[in-house]
Amino acid sequence: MPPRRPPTDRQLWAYVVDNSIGAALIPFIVFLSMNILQEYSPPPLLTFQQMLDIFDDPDELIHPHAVIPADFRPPTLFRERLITDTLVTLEDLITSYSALHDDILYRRVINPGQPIPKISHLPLLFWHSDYSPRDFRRLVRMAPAAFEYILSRIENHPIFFNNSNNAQAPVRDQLAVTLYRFGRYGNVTVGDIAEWAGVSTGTVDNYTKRVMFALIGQHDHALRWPSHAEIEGAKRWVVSKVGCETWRNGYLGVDGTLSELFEKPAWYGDAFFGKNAAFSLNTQVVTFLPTLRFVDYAIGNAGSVHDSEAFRMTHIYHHHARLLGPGEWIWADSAYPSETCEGV
Ligand SMILES: *[C@@H]1O[C@H](CO)[C@@H](O)[C@H](O)[C@H]1NC(C)=O
Ligand SMILES: *[C@@H]1O[C@H](CO)[C@@H](O)[C@H](O)[C@H]1NC(C)=O
Ligand SMILES: CC(=O)N[C@H]1CO[C@H](CO)[C@@H](O)[C@@H]1O
Repeated sequence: MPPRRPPTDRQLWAYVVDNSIGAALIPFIVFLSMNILQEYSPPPLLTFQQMLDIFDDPDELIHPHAVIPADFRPPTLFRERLITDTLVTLEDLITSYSALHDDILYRRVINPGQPIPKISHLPLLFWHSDYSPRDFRRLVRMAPAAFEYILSRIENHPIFFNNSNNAQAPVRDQLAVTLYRFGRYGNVTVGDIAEWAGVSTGTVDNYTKRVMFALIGQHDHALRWPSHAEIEGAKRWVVSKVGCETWRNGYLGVDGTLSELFEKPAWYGDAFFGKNAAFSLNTQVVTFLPTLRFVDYAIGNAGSVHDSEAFRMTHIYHHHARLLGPGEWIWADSAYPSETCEGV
């Protein structure tokens, strides 16, 4: 491949002339230039008859299919110059055309523009992790220890390794950018996030997709029903907290929370208006009280859906007979009707 260099105007022009018309135009231009030279140059080109006269023996006239002898010289100096000039011009054109052709194939753009300077704020984020956990939390919405734990869970996921020649960015960076993105409101665009991380918007999307993929792989590890021993321990914990033996079976709690949306959704927008006087989504979470681990959830309900209604989408609502032992129940506030757990 010829050395890469920015295309000149002439090369761009040659590119435009490319494809079907280019091939036809170049010989035409050469022909035209020869004609112009013929008209304006002092010694006119020889006619065919004059050419014949120059050769003593007509047999020496070059046959159209003959190989040109190495010692062949055109009859006049002018003619020689005309032919070499034309050939040089033609060669130049062909060289620059094929250089441009290769260049465009390689870069896939006609006008490459200027590379965008990129400055990453990630080093500052990781500095905060050591010296200013509060700022770390402000940026990625979690404590450094939580970040490290999630990183240790996902960093060996195969999505972060592939056969590509270009190694991916460290998983730590990919996780940080994704969490930063998750923690922004609708008034921050992907472009803003890309600028913050010093990468392109496409890369922000790729990081997010990979991290989401790896995180979903952790679903069953993070959300699981407590073991029998954990439940027994939890019951003792409840008694120690409330000091009342009768409540020992209440080791789970449920509540809903509304997450505000940036703007009213275009479709069925009013249905998202919740009791927090904003357009929101309802999330139900069942927690294991001693550790506050989530054991069940329901997501995706519109903000106007009542907590008790959203609770019907949880796993435990449908399978409480199997999941809860005799006499076990769930702590909830008055928004949840008590009959939900009746007979359990
Ligand atoms: C985006 O909106 C949130 C919530 O109103 C606000 O706290 C934040 O400062 C805003 N960010 C920008 C960059 O305007
Ligand atoms: C994002 O990932 C896709 C698929 O692996 C890849 O083709 C694309 O070039 C990536 N984009 C960026 C900006 O790295
Ligand atoms: C083998 C493997 O895991 N390849 C992954 C390489 O990365 C892309 C995303 O950038 C994944 O889609 C592939 O699965």
